[in-house]
Amino acid sequence: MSHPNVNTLWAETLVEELVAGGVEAVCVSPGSRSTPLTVACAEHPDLRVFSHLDERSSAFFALGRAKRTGEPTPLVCTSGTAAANFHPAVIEAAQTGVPLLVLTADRPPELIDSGANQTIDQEKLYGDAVRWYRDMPEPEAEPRKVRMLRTTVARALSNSTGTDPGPVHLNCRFRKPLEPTPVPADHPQGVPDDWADGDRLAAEGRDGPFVSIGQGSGVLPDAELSAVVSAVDAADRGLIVAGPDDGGLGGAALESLASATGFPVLADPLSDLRFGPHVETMPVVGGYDAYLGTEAVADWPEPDVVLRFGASPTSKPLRHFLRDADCRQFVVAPSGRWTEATFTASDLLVADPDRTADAVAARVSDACDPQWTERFERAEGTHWETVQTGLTGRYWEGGVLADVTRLAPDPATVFVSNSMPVRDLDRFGRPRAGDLTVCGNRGASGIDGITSTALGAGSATDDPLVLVTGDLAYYHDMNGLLALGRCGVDATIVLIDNDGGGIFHMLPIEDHDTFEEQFKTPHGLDFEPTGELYDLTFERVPDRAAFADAFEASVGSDGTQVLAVTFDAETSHDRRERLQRRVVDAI
Ligand SMILES: Cc1ncc(C[n+]2csc(CCOP(=O)(O)OP(=O)(O)O)c2C)c(N)n1
Ligand SMILES: [Mg+2]
Repeated sequence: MSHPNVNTLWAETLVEELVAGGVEAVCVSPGSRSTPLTVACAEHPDLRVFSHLDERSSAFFALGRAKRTGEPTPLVCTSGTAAANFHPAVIEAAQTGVPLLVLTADRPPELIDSGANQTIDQEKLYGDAVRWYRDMPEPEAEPRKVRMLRTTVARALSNSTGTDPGPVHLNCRFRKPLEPTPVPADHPQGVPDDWADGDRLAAEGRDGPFVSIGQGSGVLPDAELSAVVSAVDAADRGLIVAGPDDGGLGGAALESLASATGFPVLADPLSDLRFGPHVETMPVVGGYDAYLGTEAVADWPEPDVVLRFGASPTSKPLRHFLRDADCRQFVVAPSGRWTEATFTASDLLVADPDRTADAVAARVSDACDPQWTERFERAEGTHWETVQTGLTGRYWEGGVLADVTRLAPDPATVFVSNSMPVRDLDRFGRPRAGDLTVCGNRGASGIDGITSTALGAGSATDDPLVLVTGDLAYYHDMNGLLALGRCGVDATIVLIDNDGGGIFHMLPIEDHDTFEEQFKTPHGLDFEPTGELYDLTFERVPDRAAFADAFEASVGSDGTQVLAVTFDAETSHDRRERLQRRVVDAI
């Protein structure tokens, strides 16, 4: 096949290998230097292109898709600050182990540090946040170089999705002409018809990915497995803790582990295990955030072994409960990354969670003391009963999360913003058998790309998409709303508007003069015009009954509806505290 110039050859080959490696979609932002990549993406018949005007939103959108699918949606941008705008999402992907493949366009090397326009130092721009970085050589119609390009794409995909998934950055340099403009074969940027000189591999690649990279998933050696089994067998009071982004522990493996050990399962709302069909057949503990660390459990004995999956739990009371448990604590993390910031874990098991859970379950012979499990079951019963009564009366923020969890269709993808929404979900999101995929950005806990990440997740599934966000998070990523129309995503957006960062009321700064202006930052913004601007329905919801009606109507309809509920943050805190008091007293 003839190519008008070497950039076309290079970019088409790169995109061909992405598709051969399983990539189905890319996020592309406009710019000149990235023209070869953009054109190659847009013209590939098997690739869906999500066009984003704002690179920051684009990267969060790709992050959301990857969270939902486990596969990368590559990112393309031009040179300069465009690439820097990917950085927040790259950091979030690094912290939570989400695949992200960043393709930044750049100028030829001699123009770095020369005063050339839109030219910055893009070498290792994201520092340690990426799992792998390559500064790509300039395109050339040379067989070995083209085989290198094909190999590099396969390695980039593998390095972003492997046992320690995360972001990968390829800096792609292009010299003009950037457009698919024909240049003579003897021009430095030209491609002679016989460039590959019979090198079929360079010219055509292989049927499928150029390099198939197999990565094993960790299986524990027998001695290590025996150590876990002995600790579990010896324990009277064990716990299974499923943290956020659990690294792949599924409901079935969890069920076998829980039934073999008799251990209570404490499931974080972001673990994918708080909700799901397994909840029908096994008790899942979800109310712990309200009663652990309080006098309700002061006379409970400590656990004597803990099996932890996934990242550190969202709940501070649970983290502190585990910190104070002086016992053997196994953390199963297939990536080998450390995810336990109290430093009380005693064993890190770099192994596949499902296989580990199944293997332990198959060998355990001695289930734990049933009284221990009953304590949790009783506390849970009391917690959810009390919460139920605490939701009556005037509507408040916690009630919204309880209602969203209860009313979300089965299946649904639910994205929760940082700050109070994720905390309220943790405390008031009752485990249910509905297939809810709950996601959040808890790696770096930024409030900057929430809407885009949610819409990216929504773009990857036919599930109804629900986003629950605070007003500052909504403000922060208003640009992200453009993806609703441009990328064809529908959502139910629940906007909890308490006019500022309600979370800061929980901190001692609340009592200082600077609190309002510098921390809570009430803005007085009316978000209703976002309805007209982004072609969505903006609806103010006055109370709980109206919320339930509007929510059910929205998840059952097309288009995007923002359901805005206004609250006073201080009153909501007061309700949280009073409700917790009642739970503790009742237990
Ligand atoms: C990008 C970024 N900037 C600042 C913060 C610090 N921060 C954490 S929560 C928060 C307030 C969030 O307000 P809102 O989204 O309205 O939620 P609420 O606190 O009211 O529940 C801020 C500013 C952050 N996490 N991320
Ligand atoms: Mg707020």
